Amino acid sequence: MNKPTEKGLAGAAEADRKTVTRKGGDLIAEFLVKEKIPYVFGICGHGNVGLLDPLYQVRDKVKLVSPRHEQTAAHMADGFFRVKHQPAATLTSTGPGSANIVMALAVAQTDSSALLAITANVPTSQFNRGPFQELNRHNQADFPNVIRPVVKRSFQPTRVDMLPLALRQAVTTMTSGRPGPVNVDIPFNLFQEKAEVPLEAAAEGLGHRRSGASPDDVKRVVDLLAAARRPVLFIGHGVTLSEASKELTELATRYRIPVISSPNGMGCLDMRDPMSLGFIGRNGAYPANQAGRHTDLIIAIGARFDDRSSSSWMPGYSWNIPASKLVHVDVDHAEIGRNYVPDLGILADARTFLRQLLAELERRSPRAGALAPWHAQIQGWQAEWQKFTAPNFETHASPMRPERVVADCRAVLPDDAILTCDVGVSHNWYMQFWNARRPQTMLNSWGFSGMGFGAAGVLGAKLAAPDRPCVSVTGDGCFTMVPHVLCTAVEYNIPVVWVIWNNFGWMSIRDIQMGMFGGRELGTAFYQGANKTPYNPDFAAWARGAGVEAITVTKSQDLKGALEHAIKANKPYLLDVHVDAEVRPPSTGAWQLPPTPYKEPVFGKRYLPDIAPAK
Ligand SMILES: Cc1ncc(C[n+]2csc(CCOP(=O)(O)OP(=O)(O)O)c2C)c(N)n1
Ligand SMILES: [Mg+2]
Repeated sequence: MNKPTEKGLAGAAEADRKTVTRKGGDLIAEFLVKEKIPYVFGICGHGNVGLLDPLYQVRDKVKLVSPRHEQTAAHMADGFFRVKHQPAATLTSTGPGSANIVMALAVAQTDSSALLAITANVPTSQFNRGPFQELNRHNQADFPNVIRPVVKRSFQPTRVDMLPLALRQAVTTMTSGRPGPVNVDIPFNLFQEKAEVPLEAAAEGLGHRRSGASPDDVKRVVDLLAAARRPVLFIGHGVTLSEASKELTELATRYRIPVISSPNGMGCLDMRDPMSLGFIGRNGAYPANQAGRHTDLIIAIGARFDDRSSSSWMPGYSWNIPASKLVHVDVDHAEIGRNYVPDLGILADARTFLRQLLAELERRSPRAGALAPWHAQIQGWQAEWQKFTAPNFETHASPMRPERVVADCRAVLPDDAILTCDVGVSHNWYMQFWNARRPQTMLNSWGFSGMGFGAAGVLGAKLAAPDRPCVSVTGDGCFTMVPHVLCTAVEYNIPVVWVIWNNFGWMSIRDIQMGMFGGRELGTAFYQGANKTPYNPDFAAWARGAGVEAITVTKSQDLKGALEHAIKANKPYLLDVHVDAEVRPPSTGAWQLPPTPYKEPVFGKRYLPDIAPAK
């Protein structure tokens, strides 16, 4: 997809629109070049080799990267988009190759990340005969039905002359409005067959057609803000995607409105700013949950109140809606009113809305100092939280204390470094304590929590930001799902660092088992033999075997130095860091897994206001 230009429709020159006889495969390759899709992450098969040759012809402009598993291909495209806000493509073959990307597409879909998934299918002349790798129990060449729930749209052109329209609609769809993955499923005869076809350009997508709020609604928001005594902003990935960090920062710092962030919004406001309260929910920061419970006005922008950022919608743990008034701004109308009915719902792009709000505030210049008691209350919560958590950031231990791992990573990584998180206990700690300083520097698999996203996505992130350190913090379980990433880093010389949070098990799930099922453990820890000796591969030796340098870190004194060394080496590097599994993140909200009973917060408590303010 072209980055914004002044030209309106993505500048296909007159000549491009001319009908030319071409092979379908050539048309696709030319289309990728025209749309400035820089990478195709793909794995070959008999079904897509017909497209590899056209890609060979354009190899200077569109690079093919071939990881060792399709899941990784899609995570790479996803990571690339999240850092650069420019989509890449995946290419998979018929049947199993394409089936392997389903989970990674779900990750992209649930976190609004754009990628163009080109899947090959069986030839049209063999539809319904049950050829090799056709899924046809209910419909011919039925892969689009497999993939449908995990993409924004699936297209299945069945003739070469259907390709131009399908391709341009696919690209327009993936980057307009709320971004997401889109599938073009192509019977493989189309790669070689010819037709007289034009090359159609997609309409400009991301960052274009930024619709705003109506002037009346902007005024109403400022009225609400002027009346509020305890306002908060709740921001999510929508603010990151609309690149509204500057506007958010101005709003928060100039008008001193505290900001609570969902993980994919982290860094839009530098989290060192006193107005940044961090993440909310069970694994959030105490000041964020306290502010969420006590606020009288929430302005939510590009955030969706999922269970993990709302304490499963139970009143008084993270939020008190409807006692607190809610303005909900989003580009996707499906999110407005999904979980909480807002007092005011606004369908608008985050950046446009923030600019409108700033302009209206400027015009009205609200009374300074009105929020002083609220700020004082918040500072009190920040001090309590700081006092409770600070000692553990310094603790020396072997295996390491989790907080210390987070703190040492923060100390070593520069502000613009990119952290890709994986799934599990380590992620809980990073959500609670990581201080993202810039937008698009903390990538999370939030909506789907797909294991392997961090370890594989970091490769795509590094391709998008070759000059910045890119580090994946990944669990021993997560990494073991995608260990082939080592090969890809070596083959393509992608110097990323993996920090394996090694606690010898699927410990986030073990902790649920321990807490809710009488302490009986089954299938949640890694061991060997009858007497259950903890087991893991020697990750460092494994990495070295793949040609990746590696260090095992068992003592807290060694992590900083090892990480500094790994980053400086500017080569693929793996650190196997042994972390104490018996230290659990302090919950500051709640999370419900019905029907099992939920636990009360370890730090902080439920708060329900006595009187709901009049609507
Ligand atoms: C692909 C996939 N399979 C299973 C799960 C369920 N799950 C969530 S966390 C987790 C354990 C993660 O283990 P590890 O990476 O070692 O992290 P830890 O919790 O030990 O820190 C599992 C199995 C998932 N989210 N994704
Ligand atoms: Mg683990």
